[in-house]
Amino acid sequence: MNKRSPVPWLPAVLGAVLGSWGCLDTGGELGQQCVINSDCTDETPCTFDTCSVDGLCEHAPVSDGTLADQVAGDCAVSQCVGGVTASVYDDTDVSDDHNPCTADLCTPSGPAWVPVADGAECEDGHGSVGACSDGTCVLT
Ligand SMILES: [Ca+2]
Repeated sequence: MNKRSPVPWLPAVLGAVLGSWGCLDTGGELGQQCVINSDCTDETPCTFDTCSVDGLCEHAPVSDGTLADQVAGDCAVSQCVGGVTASVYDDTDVSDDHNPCTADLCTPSGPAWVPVADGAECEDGHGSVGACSDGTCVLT
Protein backbone atom coordinates (compact mmCIF):
# COMPACT_ATOMS: atom_id res chain seq x y z
CA MET A 1 0.00 0.00 0.00
CA ASN A 2 1.21 3.49 -0.81
CA LYS A 3 1.82 5.54 2.40
CA ARG A 4 2.53 8.83 0.63
CA SER A 5 0.22 11.78 1.20
CA PRO A 6 -2.77 11.79 -1.15
CA VAL A 7 -1.85 15.43 -1.84
CA PRO A 8 1.98 15.35 -2.09
CA TRP A 9 2.33 19.06 -2.80
CA LEU A 10 0.32 20.12 0.29
CA PRO A 11 3.17 20.14 2.90
CA ALA A 12 5.37 22.27 0.64
CA VAL A 13 2.59 24.77 -0.03
CA LEU A 14 1.65 24.96 3.65
CA GLY A 15 5.29 25.50 4.59
CA ALA A 16 5.66 28.30 2.07
CA VAL A 17 2.47 30.02 3.19
CA LEU A 18 3.26 29.72 6.91
CA GLY A 19 6.81 30.88 6.25
CA SER A 20 5.61 33.92 4.35
CA TRP A 21 3.36 34.82 7.28
CA GLY A 22 6.33 34.52 9.63
CA CYS A 23 4.64 31.78 11.66
CA LEU A 24 7.65 29.48 11.48
CA ASP A 25 10.15 32.10 12.65
CA THR A 26 10.74 32.27 16.40
CA GLY A 27 14.26 33.70 16.40
CA GLY A 28 13.44 37.32 17.22
CA GLU A 29 13.62 38.32 13.58
CA LEU A 30 10.96 39.96 11.51
CA GLY A 31 7.78 37.92 11.80
CA GLN A 32 8.09 36.94 15.46
CA GLN A 33 4.68 36.80 17.10
CA CYS A 34 4.01 39.30 19.88
CA VAL A 35 1.42 40.87 22.14
CA ILE A 36 3.21 44.02 23.30
CA ASN A 37 6.23 46.00 22.04
CA SER A 38 8.56 44.59 24.70
CA ASP A 39 8.04 41.10 23.19
CA CYS A 40 10.01 42.36 20.20
CA THR A 41 13.19 43.72 21.82
CA ASP A 42 16.14 42.79 19.61
CA GLU A 43 18.87 44.38 21.79
CA THR A 44 19.85 46.63 18.88
CA PRO A 45 19.65 50.35 19.75
CA CYS A 46 19.37 51.22 16.06
CA THR A 47 15.85 49.86 15.56
CA PHE A 48 12.41 50.71 16.89
CA ASP A 49 10.98 47.41 18.13
CA THR A 50 7.21 47.38 17.88
CA CYS A 51 4.38 44.86 17.89
CA SER A 52 2.11 45.49 14.92
CA VAL A 53 -1.67 45.32 15.01
CA ASP A 54 -1.27 41.95 13.26
CA GLY A 55 0.63 40.62 16.28
CA LEU A 56 3.98 40.44 14.50
CA CYS A 57 7.24 42.13 15.49
CA GLU A 58 8.57 44.95 13.36
CA HIS A 59 12.06 46.45 13.61
CA ALA A 60 12.14 49.77 11.77
CA PRO A 61 15.55 51.47 11.54
CA VAL A 62 16.02 54.66 13.57
CA SER A 63 17.45 57.71 11.82
CA ASP A 64 21.17 57.46 11.09
CA GLY A 65 23.28 59.25 13.68
CA THR A 66 25.45 59.07 16.77
CA LEU A 67 24.26 56.92 19.67
CA ALA A 68 23.83 58.41 23.15
CA ASP A 69 25.84 55.61 24.77
CA GLN A 70 29.54 55.91 23.95
CA VAL A 71 32.71 54.32 25.31
CA ALA A 72 35.21 57.03 26.23
CA GLY A 73 38.81 56.60 25.15
CA ASP A 74 38.36 53.81 22.60
CA CYS A 75 39.18 55.94 19.54
CA ALA A 76 35.74 55.23 18.14
CA VAL A 77 32.25 56.66 18.04
CA SER A 78 29.19 54.39 17.87
CA GLN A 79 26.62 55.29 15.25
CA CYS A 80 23.46 53.91 13.71
CA VAL A 81 23.70 53.42 9.95
CA GLY A 82 20.68 51.92 8.22
CA GLY A 83 19.40 50.31 11.42
CA VAL A 84 22.74 48.68 12.27
CA THR A 85 25.31 49.73 14.89
CA ALA A 86 28.57 50.91 13.35
CA SER A 87 31.82 51.84 15.08
CA VAL A 88 33.54 54.73 13.31
CA TYR A 89 37.18 55.72 13.92
CA ASP A 90 37.50 58.97 15.91
CA ASP A 91 41.06 60.21 16.44
CA THR A 92 39.91 62.74 19.04
CA ASP A 93 38.57 60.02 21.42
CA VAL A 94 41.96 59.45 23.08
CA SER A 95 42.50 57.49 26.29
CA ASP A 96 44.38 59.45 28.96
CA ASP A 97 46.86 57.22 30.80
CA HIS A 98 47.62 60.08 33.22
CA ASN A 99 51.32 59.68 32.45
CA PRO A 100 52.94 63.04 31.63
CA CYS A 101 55.72 61.23 29.74
CA THR A 102 53.48 59.67 27.07
CA ALA A 103 51.49 61.23 24.27
CA ASP A 104 47.92 59.88 24.20
CA LEU A 105 47.07 59.01 20.60
CA CYS A 106 44.54 57.14 18.51
CA THR A 107 45.46 54.69 15.79
CA PRO A 108 43.01 52.80 13.58
CA SER A 109 43.63 49.73 15.76
CA GLY A 110 42.89 51.61 19.01
CA PRO A 111 44.48 53.81 21.66
CA ALA A 112 48.27 54.19 21.83
CA TRP A 113 50.60 55.84 24.32
CA VAL A 114 53.89 56.94 22.80
CA PRO A 115 56.81 58.01 25.05
CA VAL A 116 57.70 61.67 24.70
CA ALA A 117 61.32 62.75 24.18
CA ASP A 118 63.70 61.89 26.99
CA GLY A 119 64.53 64.91 29.11
CA ALA A 120 61.16 66.58 28.71
CA GLU A 121 60.10 68.20 31.96
CA CYS A 122 57.34 66.36 33.81
CA GLU A 123 55.42 66.57 37.05
CA ASP A 124 54.42 63.47 38.97
CA GLY A 125 50.93 64.70 39.87
CA HIS A 126 51.95 65.44 43.46
CA GLY A 127 53.94 68.59 42.79
CA SER A 128 57.34 66.98 42.28
CA VAL A 129 59.17 67.87 39.07
CA GLY A 130 61.36 65.55 37.05
CA ALA A 131 62.44 64.61 33.56
CA CYS A 132 60.94 62.01 31.24
CA SER A 133 63.07 58.95 30.57
CA ASP A 134 61.77 56.18 28.30
CA GLY A 135 58.15 57.18 28.95
CA THR A 136 58.51 57.47 32.74
CA CYS A 137 58.79 60.59 34.87
CA VAL A 138 62.03 60.37 36.86
CA LEU A 139 62.07 62.87 39.71
CA THR A 140 65.11 65.12 39.91
CA1 LIG B 1 34.37 56.22 22.11
